[in-house]
Amino acid sequence: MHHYQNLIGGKWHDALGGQRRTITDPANGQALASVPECSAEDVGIAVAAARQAFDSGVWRQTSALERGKTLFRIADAIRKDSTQLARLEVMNCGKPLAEAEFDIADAANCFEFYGGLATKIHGETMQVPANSVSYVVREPIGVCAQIIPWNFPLLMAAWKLAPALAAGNTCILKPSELTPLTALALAKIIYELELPAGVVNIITGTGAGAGEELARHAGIDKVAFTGGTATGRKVMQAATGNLKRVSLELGGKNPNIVFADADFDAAVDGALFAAFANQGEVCSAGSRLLVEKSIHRPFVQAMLQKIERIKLGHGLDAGVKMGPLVSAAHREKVEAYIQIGKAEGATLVCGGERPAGAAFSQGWFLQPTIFDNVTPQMRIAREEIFGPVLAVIAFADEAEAVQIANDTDYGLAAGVWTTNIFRGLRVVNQIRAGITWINTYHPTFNELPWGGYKQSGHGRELGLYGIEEYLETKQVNINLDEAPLGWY
Ligand code: TXE
Repeated sequence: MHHYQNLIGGKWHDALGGQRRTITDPANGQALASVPECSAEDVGIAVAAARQAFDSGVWRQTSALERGKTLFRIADAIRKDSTQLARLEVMNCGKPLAEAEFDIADAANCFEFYGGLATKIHGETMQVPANSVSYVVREPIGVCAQIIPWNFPLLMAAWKLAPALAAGNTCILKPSELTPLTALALAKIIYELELPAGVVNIITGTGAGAGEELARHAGIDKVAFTGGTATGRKVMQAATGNLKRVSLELGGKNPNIVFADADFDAAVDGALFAAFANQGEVCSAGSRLLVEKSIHRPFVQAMLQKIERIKLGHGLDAGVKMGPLVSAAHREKVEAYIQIGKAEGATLVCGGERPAGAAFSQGWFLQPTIFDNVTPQMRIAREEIFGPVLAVIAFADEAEAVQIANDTDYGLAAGVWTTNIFRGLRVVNQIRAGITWINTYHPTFNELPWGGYKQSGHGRELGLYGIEEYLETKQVNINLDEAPLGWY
């Protein structure tokens, strides 16, 4: 079993208190590795290292070209190790291999995207009513804490580190205590590429043990968080001490709306993919399926036929389309929602159980589950379940579809299926969400901003918008009047 260490200040560290956590494969419970379990004292050491690296200028004062080239080298190294990284991701978080391969490739692309962007950070010159040259420069914010979840471990690390580094910040990344292995593999890549000490620090630990301290610590200038909305609220509260910058990418209860004029087969496929990709453990999952009444019954029937093709198993096994949930506790949470759905009177049309058989007995598997005849007030239609549970709601017309879609505290993503482009755009224009798709669901691009309205968070990741979250804005005024002001 591999014993990982944390990367702090360019050196490998164990937790000061010596605590370690065993990381297991959620598909079979096998121990994979052990990692340090950091506490507030370890966070303090990481902050000191990141602070020293920032203040010394060893990173922010390198040329943007050099920073960009470094990010390209990280992208290349990820690609070189992509086979092992994808397998490690599958074993640690449970997703099917094809999905992990996609994530690893996308993580490399993200470093490359921001490597290119590093040289395109620029300010502006303004005409002001004075004899002055006045301009604006963009500068890094400083030391950034980055707290990420367990559903896309390496990809979330890339989304956080790449823009922050391109902008010249120094970072302390904390992966989820459940899925730290690919982030620690990335630490090894960064170590071997000999980035200046302290520019990237990767520490492992729980939310209570290390995450809270990262959100609170006065030596940190910005905290970027992806995770649950309740935790996001705590992070924001903890960050008030020194009023650090905060960006939050939180949960969703995303509507996926199918009109009767949609391409039926494409929409059936899209509805299942929206709900069940990555076991439904996706913030942007289309977990509320809104179907026009006239096609509601045949649509659900068609989904029931096709759902048979979602093969459960270990993500490394051939043909597997759905792995286990990430942990026993998380499966229990999802199962509790299945009981809630039944008690609320929704119709369970498939799934709802743990799959039978020896192959599943040691892992946290759950069948893909569909509830039909869900009403918008039910908890399974309002609360993020974050598992393979789809709530189907029938609607009468376009106005009702929009009303139900927006009747949520969240505002992360939405999908619309229709062959009428006028209708598609009309609906998208009324949806209060940051990410929308027409006749597709889930494609995500490094070029486009990612983030939500309402309680799905604030700030945006990816694209030009993503780097804005890691930049300060400074005005510079150069007086061209040689005579003194003469005010006094
Ligand atoms: O996530 P947490 P959990 C949602 C989903 C899920 C629920 C809870 O609904 O069921 O959140 O999942 C760190 N201060 N999402 O408990 O707690 C933690 O160590 C600072 C949506 O696993 O949000 C981990 O690194 N940090 C989501 C990270 O926060 C704290 C992805 C995420 O953990 C902390 C995952 C604290 N007080 C879950 N407490 C998405 N938006 O994609 C925990 N952490």
